[in-house]
Amino acid sequence: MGVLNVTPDSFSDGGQWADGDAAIAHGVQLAAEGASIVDIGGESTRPGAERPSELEELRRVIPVVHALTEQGITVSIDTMRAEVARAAIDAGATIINDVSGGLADPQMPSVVAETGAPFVVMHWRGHSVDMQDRAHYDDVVADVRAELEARVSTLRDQGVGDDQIIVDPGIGFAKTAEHNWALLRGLERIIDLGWPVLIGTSRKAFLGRIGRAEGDERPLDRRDVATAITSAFAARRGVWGVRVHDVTATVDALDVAAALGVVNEEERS
Ligand code: PMM
Repeated sequence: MGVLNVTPDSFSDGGQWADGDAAIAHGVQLAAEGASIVDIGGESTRPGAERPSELEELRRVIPVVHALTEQGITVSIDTMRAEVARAAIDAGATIINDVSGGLADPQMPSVVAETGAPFVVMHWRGHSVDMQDRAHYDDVVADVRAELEARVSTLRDQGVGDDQIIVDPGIGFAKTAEHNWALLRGLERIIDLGWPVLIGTSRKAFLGRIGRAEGDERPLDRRDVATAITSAFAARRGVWGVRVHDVTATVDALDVAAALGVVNEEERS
């Protein structure tokens, strides 16, 4: 899954694809580089981010969804808003990726149920503006697993079908660096919930800090090797998909892992 943020302020690529034509060209490029899905988002979820209005979010994403799906590219819509999800599905998107797992907008579960589209249920504890205050766990793997299980159960009660559910432990969302590493090491415990798993480590802060002295970080544009390695590791564990900005680097890592006999071809997504 290739990331396409049509935002002025995403932490990883904010501003780069805020212009519609540039966004469309980049989405085409991600697909050409090997992304099976292009994930289009119009709201930055970086820690501390302010939310755009619904109208502004629609204005950013819908023309891009239209243009890419018209070219036969599979698109997921990265949104917490039911109306944006519905409009994106009408414009040709086929997957709804909600970092709040349907918690941010009470209408989301019914829209998901109506559309029948696959729904990414990410582990989430609140909006980005203060989510890091909620990064407290007894046992992060057990707690995230239990909270995802509860969320999925509620969504099923609300009419979302079993064939629609994809879960995501939400790397970097109300998590410290140590929480993120623990979740990656304990990925089997999320996979054994029995749902397809999506994982997004791409360019996140914990990859900037690993192996560096306090206060010294890899800049954003130097985190794609670390992203490719963590993504290949997750693929080896059996996740359904990996969400990345640099598709070429991750395809290379998956190819190498496959040659080493550690990733099945069908695990590439
Ligand atoms: N991370 C971001 C945005 N959307 N969606 C899912 N399912 N999982 C993630 O980990 C995730 C996401 C934040 O990263 P970005 O600002 O680089 O898009």
